Amino acid sequence: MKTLCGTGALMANPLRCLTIAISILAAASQGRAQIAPLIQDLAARSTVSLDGQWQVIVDPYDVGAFDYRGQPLKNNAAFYKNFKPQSKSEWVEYDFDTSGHLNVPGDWNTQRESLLFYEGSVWYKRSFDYVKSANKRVFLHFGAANYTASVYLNGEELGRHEGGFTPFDFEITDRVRPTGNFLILRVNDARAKENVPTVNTDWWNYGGITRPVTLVEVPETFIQDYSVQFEKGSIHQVKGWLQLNGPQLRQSVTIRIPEAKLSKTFETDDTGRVEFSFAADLTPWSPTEPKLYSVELSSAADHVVDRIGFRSISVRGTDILLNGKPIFLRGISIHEEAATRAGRAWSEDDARTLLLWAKELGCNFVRLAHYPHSEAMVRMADEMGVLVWEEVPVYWTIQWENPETLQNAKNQLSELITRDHNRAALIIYSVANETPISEPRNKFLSQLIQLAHSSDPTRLVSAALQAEESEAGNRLSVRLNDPIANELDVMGNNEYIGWYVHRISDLDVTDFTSRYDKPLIMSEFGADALFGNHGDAQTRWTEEYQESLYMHQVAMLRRIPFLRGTTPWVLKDFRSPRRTLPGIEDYFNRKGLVSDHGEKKKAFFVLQQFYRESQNTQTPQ
Ligand code: GCB
Repeated sequence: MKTLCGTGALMANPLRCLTIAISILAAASQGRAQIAPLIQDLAARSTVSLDGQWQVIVDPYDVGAFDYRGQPLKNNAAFYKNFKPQSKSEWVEYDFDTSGHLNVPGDWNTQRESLLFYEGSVWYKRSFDYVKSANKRVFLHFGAANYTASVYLNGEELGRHEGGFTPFDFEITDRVRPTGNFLILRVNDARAKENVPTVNTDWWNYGGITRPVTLVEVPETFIQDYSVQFEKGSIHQVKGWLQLNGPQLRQSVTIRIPEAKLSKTFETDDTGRVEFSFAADLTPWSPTEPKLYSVELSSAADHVVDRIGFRSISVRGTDILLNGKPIFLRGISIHEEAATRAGRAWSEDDARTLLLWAKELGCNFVRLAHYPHSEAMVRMADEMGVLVWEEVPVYWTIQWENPETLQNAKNQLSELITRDHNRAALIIYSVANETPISEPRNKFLSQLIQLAHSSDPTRLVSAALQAEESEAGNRLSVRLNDPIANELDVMGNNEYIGWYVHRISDLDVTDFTSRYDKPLIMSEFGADALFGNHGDAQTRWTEEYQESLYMHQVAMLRRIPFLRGTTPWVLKDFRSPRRTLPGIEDYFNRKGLVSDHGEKKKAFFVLQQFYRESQNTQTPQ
């Protein structure tokens, strides 16, 4: 494999290349395979699903990985060896065959009652046969495993991935056997201070292999990645690049958009890369007309068909422009929890139900908080015409001065960008949520902002900030004054006036100001209400309190001259270990407009009315 990171790829994605280079060196020194560059558009490849029931061993003390002195196990006691006693007297203290099963994809917490609060290691095993075609290469692809995954094939370590919400691949061309392969993962979701996210969050730490596992077969030299999109600021010029991987790096590649009668041929360079630009007459993608084109990319041996929408997104002063026209983003924040059952969402059906609720609210935009959601979600948003804000879990207070934490955050951002950069719906990368201002934090975020801008110059970068509050006479003044805003395209702001701070009536005397000539998205506001709990508008936890808060919030939002979007907190009640109040929370954050059983609360209809009135406008009406 020659082209892990040729010059072209290095320029396109310096960080991912750096990460790959480090992991190759580390892996090589230990005789391991390495994390391979991600393959774009798996759906268009020849694949075999490894989803279904996997055998599992729950291992709270990590006895499958370490001996009683804490040293890594290398002998047959290591669970990844899947060793069986050779005689009736042999000591072997684990057995996948009799330890039970869990579904993949799926979090473990909601599949077994005893695992609801479990944080630690679970070993997964699955056997498969695979007859590889001649002159083909085979990769193993994981949609996500939370939080670290150590991966072993046939008793040998392939490598380790860190970060619970982004995909990773291993090449297994030389390791896969026609029959009797056994794939074993140790997935560990123990929280740690240096991790991203860190120990403290307000969501459930769902562990497990939470997204699909796939075997992918590609030609020896294949189309690894590409970008095809309108040039920034244009709706007439297409600009992009294509990256080959394999021994034949110099060759002709063709890009066709049959519906637009376009066919262009280009030559890749020594690194397998080509950059291109051509004029095209295409219907721009938008929420009102989510037009997707079949885009065909061909090389000598490979052929990939993707469904791509073409649109441009930019800012001008305090305006956000979609295809050159100002737009108001009528949004809602969403956690990745299934709409109609417990646990992590991952499927197309999950995505459709959540986005249908958002559409029913009148949304043209969603904030996928607080970590990368599944690829199924952003692909569904492409189909359904819903603009998307994506986010990495740089949340609250992480270790700003730890270089490994920064590297980890960059890697997660990079993997997200690589996965989704061809999705028209995706317009904003958010690099942080409610992070306290300090020099080290500013430096940390600045590097993430630069990475997002340099890896994907066609999209906007934001962060959910917190503004300064002060009281002036009988008015409440809220001012956006965070130095990191200088580097953002769009400011996000979370405020909980009427819930954690002040009273609902204070919203009527609140004025927002900003030091920056930039658009603002009110990325959070909200109140907890238990569905069916009724009372007057002063009584906490009632639907009436939440409804009243939304009414006063909406009136306040209408007075902010630079407001260009809102994503209230949150579409649906979601599990959180921080939420202990019995009879009300029961380990759920109740700020949903929809309950965890899918019932709509009164505030749902307040927001729906606001969005009806703000349709086809660039400012809230
Ligand atoms: C926030 C956080 C969000 C919480 C929410 C709340 O500011 O960004 O993750 O869930 O408040 O409900 O307190």
